[in-house]
Amino acid sequence: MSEVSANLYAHLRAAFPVDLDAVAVETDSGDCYSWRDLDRGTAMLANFLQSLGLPHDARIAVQVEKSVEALMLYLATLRAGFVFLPLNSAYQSAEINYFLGDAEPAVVVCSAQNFGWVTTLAFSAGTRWVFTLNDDRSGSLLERAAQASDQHAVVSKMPDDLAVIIYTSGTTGRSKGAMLTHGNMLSNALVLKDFWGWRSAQQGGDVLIHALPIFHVHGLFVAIHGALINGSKMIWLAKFDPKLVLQHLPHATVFMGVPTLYVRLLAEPGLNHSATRHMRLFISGSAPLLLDTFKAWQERTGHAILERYGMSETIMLTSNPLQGERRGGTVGPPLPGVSLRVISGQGRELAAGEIGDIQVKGPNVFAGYWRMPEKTAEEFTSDGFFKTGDVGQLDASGYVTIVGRSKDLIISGGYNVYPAELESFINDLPGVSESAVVGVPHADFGEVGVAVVVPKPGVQLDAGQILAALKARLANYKVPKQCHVVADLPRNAMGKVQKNLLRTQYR
Ligand code: MLC
Ligand code: AMP
Repeated sequence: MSEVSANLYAHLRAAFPVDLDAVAVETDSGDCYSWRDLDRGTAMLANFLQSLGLPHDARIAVQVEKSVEALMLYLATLRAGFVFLPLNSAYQSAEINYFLGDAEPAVVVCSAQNFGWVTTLAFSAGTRWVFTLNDDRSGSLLERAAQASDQHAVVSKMPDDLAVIIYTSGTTGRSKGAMLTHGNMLSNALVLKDFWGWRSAQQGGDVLIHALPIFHVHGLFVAIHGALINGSKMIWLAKFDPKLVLQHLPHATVFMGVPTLYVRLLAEPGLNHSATRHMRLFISGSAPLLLDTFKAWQERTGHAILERYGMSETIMLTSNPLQGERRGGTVGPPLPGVSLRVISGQGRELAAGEIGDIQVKGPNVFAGYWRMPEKTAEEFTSDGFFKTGDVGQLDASGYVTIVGRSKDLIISGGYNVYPAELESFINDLPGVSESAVVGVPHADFGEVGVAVVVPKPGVQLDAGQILAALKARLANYKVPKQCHVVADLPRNAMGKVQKNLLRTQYR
């Protein structure tokens, strides 16, 4: 791979259709952006970022609502060779403070609404520039970039050069920044382009309904890279709304969602064979798709949802096939180029059907955790496999089934919630002796958190107040849906809290 061609943006740009005036992105409010608009907009933003005189590895941290301009900012950051750091728009100040302190971004882009507190945090973390970008095309970023040239030469990058840092919460409290390179993302995008049979304009042209947030791997990489590296149009929904998705299905061919999106679509009476007859592919991931959902979807629409499996550190790892059997309850075989093995607690590679820890290797696997060499070393084996923290099995035909997680993690509506983070927060509340947070099944979100809290002797705790305190400080999706105040937590002979008992009791 030549130097220039390793920049992911150069590859996405090379896939733009010949007709640059064709529509690349159509929003739910009817605005259309052509491929030329994407090229010019990203050029102006890239020129503007470069005019700030930033170091080559400058991090550009972005916490904004979903918009096409936010998409352009992502692409412009790649184009200019800087490092993109997406942040969930639900994060509050304590969470943002940690990310800014850890990543030390040179530039922070936030909504005008959050400008006051974000600026205070950013400047104390050493950030030089804070700009605003709102979802109505207003804000200082676009005002400033409007002066920049719309001609820009893509900055040359090597495959191992850092492109993005994605924070993924740690099992023991501290969030870790997974460092993804241009090579990681490009290799995965190219594999998925073939594996999912993206159709070029000559083959009828795919159209993707993009209904996911753009601050995590699913919406930011799998969906956006998938469409752009194929020159495919996106129907861009600012927020998932099942009725809106139904309305757009006749004009689209590909849809991607976390399982909650499929559950909510199934609740729409208008979802049937006729509504989905124009669609080529429904893809699910980020959390387990229940077999019931898979079957109900097939019955209602005639489509077998294609389930795939991945993570922030690795992008996509496995996928059910486009042709061939899509087996509900499995995440399909490893993608081409991905080595996947299942390992016993004693480090032995397990045979088909045996359950153990999933380890992976491949060009898609990240370059390590940002400024955490020891943590990085711990998460890789001596022969270079990454320990996913997922527990599963391979069957005789190579399909992977995920049966659980060795990491203490709740996946709620496709978002990761780390019990350790919540427990440490609850334990710091006045009057709390200790706490445990566990995941229980939930019809809509798949899984949700329940907090079980023990008061200090003589203290009366109010469950509602505990939840309110969490809601005031943490991203809303992390807040447990229930809280129970109890006299003590069940423990085993070693003194370890028996979370399995709590899960059964509160399910
Ligand atoms: C919102 N809430 C959630 C929640 N989302 N609670 C738990 N889990 C969630 N995921 C809260 C809201 O704050 C609100 O609380 C209440 O639940 C009801 O919210 P809602 O109106 O029903 O939520 P909505 O805004 O519609 O959002 C639901 C959703 C969203 C499913 C559309 O969560 C979503 O977009 N999820 C996708 C996440 C995603 O993209 N994951 C990819 C990760 S990448 P209150 O108290 O305010 O009423 C990855 C790798 C891979 O994992 O393999 O892809
Ligand atoms: P994240 O760190 O947000 O990228 O989340 C990655 C985790 O999501 C993985 O380690 C899995 O536990 C889970 N995950 C992703 N896709 C699937 C899937 N199809 N089925 C089950 N779990 C999944």
